[in-house]
Amino acid sequence: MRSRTLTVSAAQLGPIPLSATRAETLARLIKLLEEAALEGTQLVVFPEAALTPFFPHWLVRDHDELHSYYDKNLPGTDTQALFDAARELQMAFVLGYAERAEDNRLFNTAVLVDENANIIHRYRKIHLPGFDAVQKDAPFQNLEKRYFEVGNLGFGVQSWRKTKIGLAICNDRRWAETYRVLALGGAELVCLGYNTPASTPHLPESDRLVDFQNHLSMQAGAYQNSMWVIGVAKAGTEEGVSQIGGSAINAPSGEIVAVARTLGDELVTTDIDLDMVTRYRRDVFSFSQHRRPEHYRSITEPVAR
Ligand code: ING
Repeated sequence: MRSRTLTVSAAQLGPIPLSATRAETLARLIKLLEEAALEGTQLVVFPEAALTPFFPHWLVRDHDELHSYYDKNLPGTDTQALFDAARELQMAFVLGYAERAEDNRLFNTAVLVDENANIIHRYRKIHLPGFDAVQKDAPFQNLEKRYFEVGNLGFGVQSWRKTKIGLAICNDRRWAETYRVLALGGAELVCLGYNTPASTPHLPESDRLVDFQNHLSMQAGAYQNSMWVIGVAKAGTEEGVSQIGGSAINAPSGEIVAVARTLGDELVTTDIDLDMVTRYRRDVFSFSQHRRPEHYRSITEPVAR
């Protein structure tokens, strides 16, 4: 039987400055879609917050400014051009953006859009890092707990082109549960975007390891759950905050099969063999044969809260 392969692209973005118009940003995304189409790509993955600067990096005092960063309707008047271009190219894509939901609740969201521009899956970020209050003396903030609610859609799995796809966002990739819950739901491919500062103000000793820990998180998640993991950065120095690149396509073997080389807009394209998922799950990571959740219990002292 012919192996199942997909041609996928991580569409890394450089910084989106506050000065950029929405039209300028969308033109960058459309250019990457067009480049991907020339390479025969079937699925393009854009980063987290791919329509705006990563505004949780600073305290936004003005109410109207803050709410200008969220999109209520997708596609909306301006994002319609992206959806139209993708449908024209018959290209499916994953897009991360700040969502104002129907009930006006605010989430850090990613959607999977099929080749006919239909939103077929939505995920709202569950692991919100950082703080809900400004951290004094920090060179930049992470106020996601102030600007977003914890996602209320769980970790869903969506079939598309005979592939079971799960979505995650940024900090989710550092938590083992993200990949395991998606794998238990049958996911074969996880698509996630990230905005990751090159330094961590409250843990400076990890600064020299930021790139290592980025790839470690995704490689481990891919290997320990026999999944493909596409991780896509918003990179470069955005409104004064230097962010890592390192967009990578991670195989169920744990190998990085393709990686970004720059800190700008960059397409990283490769063919992925979905049957590698099957091969690793057939024995080494057969959940039914080897995993024993009924035996998993902690007999140590409860972890201090
Ligand atoms: N950003 C960072 C991330 O998880 C972070 C926050 C960095 C947390 C380093 C811990 C260590 O990549 C987002 N947006 O989640």
